[in-house]
Amino acid sequence: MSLLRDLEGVGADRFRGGYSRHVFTDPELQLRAWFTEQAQRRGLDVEQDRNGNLWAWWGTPGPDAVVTGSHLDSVPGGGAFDGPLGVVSALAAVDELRATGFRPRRPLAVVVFAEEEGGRFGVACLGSRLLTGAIAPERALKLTDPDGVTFGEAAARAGLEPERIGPDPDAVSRIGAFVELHVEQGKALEPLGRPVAIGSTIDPHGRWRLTFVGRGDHAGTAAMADRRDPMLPAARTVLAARSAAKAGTRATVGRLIPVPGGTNVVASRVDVWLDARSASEPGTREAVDEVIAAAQQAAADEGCEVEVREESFSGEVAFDPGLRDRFRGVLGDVPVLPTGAGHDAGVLAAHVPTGMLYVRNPTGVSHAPEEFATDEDCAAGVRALAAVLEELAG
Ligand code: HGY
Ligand code: MN
Ligand code: MN
Repeated sequence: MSLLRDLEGVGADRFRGGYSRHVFTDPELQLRAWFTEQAQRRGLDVEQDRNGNLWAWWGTPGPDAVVTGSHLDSVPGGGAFDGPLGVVSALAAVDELRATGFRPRRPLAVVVFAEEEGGRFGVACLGSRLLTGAIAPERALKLTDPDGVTFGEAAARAGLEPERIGPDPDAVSRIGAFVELHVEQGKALEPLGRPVAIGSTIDPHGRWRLTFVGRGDHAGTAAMADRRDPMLPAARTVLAARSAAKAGTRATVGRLIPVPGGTNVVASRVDVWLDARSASEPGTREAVDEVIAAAQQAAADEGCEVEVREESFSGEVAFDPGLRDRFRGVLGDVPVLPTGAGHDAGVLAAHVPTGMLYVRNPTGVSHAPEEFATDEDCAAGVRALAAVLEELAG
């Protein structure tokens, strides 16, 4: 997909592979500038809202708007499609609609949400959560990145006014319907031999931070029996996540940071992040409770302290059945898929009629460089999105 190829190389991560494009860092700012230029080239009026989300309007912003879009930020070492495919497909769908002489009868906007992955400040869908009031601005402003920079500081450097960051009810009330196109994350469409699917639900999921505190010491002189090494309960927590993931629950520790992190140093502190998801909220919470209990026991066994913080939680999302039926009316009997992946659409769904479209990912892999979608399937996704937008805004 030629528009997507414009983004190749931006934020390429030589150490991890894939892309690291975190909110308000140079690569992501470069993508914002690219999006703004592409939108303006299409005669769309671009505005940045108080929370750093970009809105490109076809027609005067107004009530009952049809909005589509996704995000441009990535996880560390992420793939090329997660987020950008939805943004690029929205621009390409505008091209297709224009080429047929279509003119929307309702305001239509392409949106780019900020910090969907939470890859820099730790809370997923930060831009859409701020927009809808799903996170308190006071908390968001104080979130820090690994270098200790706060979201407020980074936002100010990106030209936002920290004192204005927070709920934007006027912007939300303008949205009549929101549809997000996204690369499939998982491998349901490949065996079905279908390029496009409609979203049905998002599993409940959340993130927890466990901080283990022991006593730093010299690796060569501290007797094993005298140690209070936080790396031990951290390691047992990783294993507990695996054993807690039963009956379809997914529990993952993908991030673990020892402090100070020296090869010849017994760590004084270890931060561990747990990501847990399940088809039901009780299932998710049950798994988390099991991991936390194991972590607390392990900390006690090793003479360490442990502090547990819930960083974010999203309950089950069911996309608007009326929208889903309208999508099927337009697209025919395309598959309808649940997902374990969170999206800004999952946040918007609590406020406005929301739906999702997925484009086949033959590898099924996501949040990794192997994430993929063929040009043909991306084109099928653009056609599907254009048809849906014509149905909604025509
Ligand atoms: O974590 C997720 O499911 C999404 O990619 N933010
Ligand atoms: Mn993602
Ligand atoms: Mn995404």
